[in-house]
Amino acid sequence: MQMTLRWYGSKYDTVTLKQIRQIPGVTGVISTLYGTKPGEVWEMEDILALKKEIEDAGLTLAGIESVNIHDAIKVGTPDRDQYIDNYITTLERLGQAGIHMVCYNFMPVFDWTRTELARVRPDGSTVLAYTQEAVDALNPEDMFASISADANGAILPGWEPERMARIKELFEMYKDVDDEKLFANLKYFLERIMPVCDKYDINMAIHPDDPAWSVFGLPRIIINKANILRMMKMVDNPHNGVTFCSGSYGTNLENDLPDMIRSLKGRIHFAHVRNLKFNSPTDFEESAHLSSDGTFDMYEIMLALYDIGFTGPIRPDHGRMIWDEVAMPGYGLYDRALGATYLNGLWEAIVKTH
Ligand code: CS2
Ligand code: MN
Repeated sequence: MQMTLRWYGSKYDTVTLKQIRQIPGVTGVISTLYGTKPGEVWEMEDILALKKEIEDAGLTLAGIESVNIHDAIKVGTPDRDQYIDNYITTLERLGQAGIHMVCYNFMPVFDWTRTELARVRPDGSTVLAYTQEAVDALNPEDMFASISADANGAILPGWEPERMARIKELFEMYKDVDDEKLFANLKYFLERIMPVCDKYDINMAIHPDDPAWSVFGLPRIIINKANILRMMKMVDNPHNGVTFCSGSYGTNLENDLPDMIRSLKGRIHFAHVRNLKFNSPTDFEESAHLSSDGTFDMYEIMLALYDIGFTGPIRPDHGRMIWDEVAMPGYGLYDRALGATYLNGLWEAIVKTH
């Protein structure tokens, strides 16, 4: 595996490449052209400039998170082919630039959903948190307003203000889309992009829905072992793979994370490894990465990745806000650096004892 950190680009991120380079054992970043909109074709010169900036800092660009999918593709409207053509052109350019892993998600309307961006923990750190009760009490239109004050000025992925301004229209677009339709639209998209992925050896890595169940009545399909195996079979190509995000699948306590990892041998192209602490089955917070701070056994998760021979990029995921850092919620430097170091320690111990 290659230990990486997510980096939003020098225009958007409070964390610098120099800082990332100084985290022991982190050799790459996962990045994106954060200013682009879903459906847009990425310019070759922008891709190459991003890659060069990262390489000049002594790191590698280990993959893209994310090339986002236009709603027309998820809804399956007649103009979807145009947006898929654009996506293919972007993939072609990424392939020509030597980039071989692309993370994306197929979540309708929202990306991840949290009800608090800065819940204060007993040690004074703040974390992202979720309660089903808070979601049930909110209109989707009010969701963004209710959390944005704690965003520290950052634009949150999937929660861009111009997107949130169109939220009613977006809900309207999805009104006839159920799980089956979403699966069919995902299949259609994957079948069209697989030839270019084969040509350039690009591993597509779908990120799970977070939380791993339907919110606000919207369909959500990338939520559990049965669905993800269905997706792997539906387009049975090794380039059709997954981002295994423990914090997202782990929102549903019925998901057995190590077992899911073992069932996805050869199809996990990217790993997000983080912990959650459940206060009740419908109230969880994003704890520190250590097993002792949360609900998951992080050793068992890393061991499962080791057992399947995982060689792709891995990254700590959302960290706590600690040591008075001000950054995008979940994406500060300090706690993610602690997370990376902890995961590297687990990995070293596993390698030496197996
Ligand atoms: C999530 C997502 O893993 C994460 O940090 O918060 O925003 C994820 O990046 C996207 O869903 C991937 O497309
Ligand atoms: Mn994730």
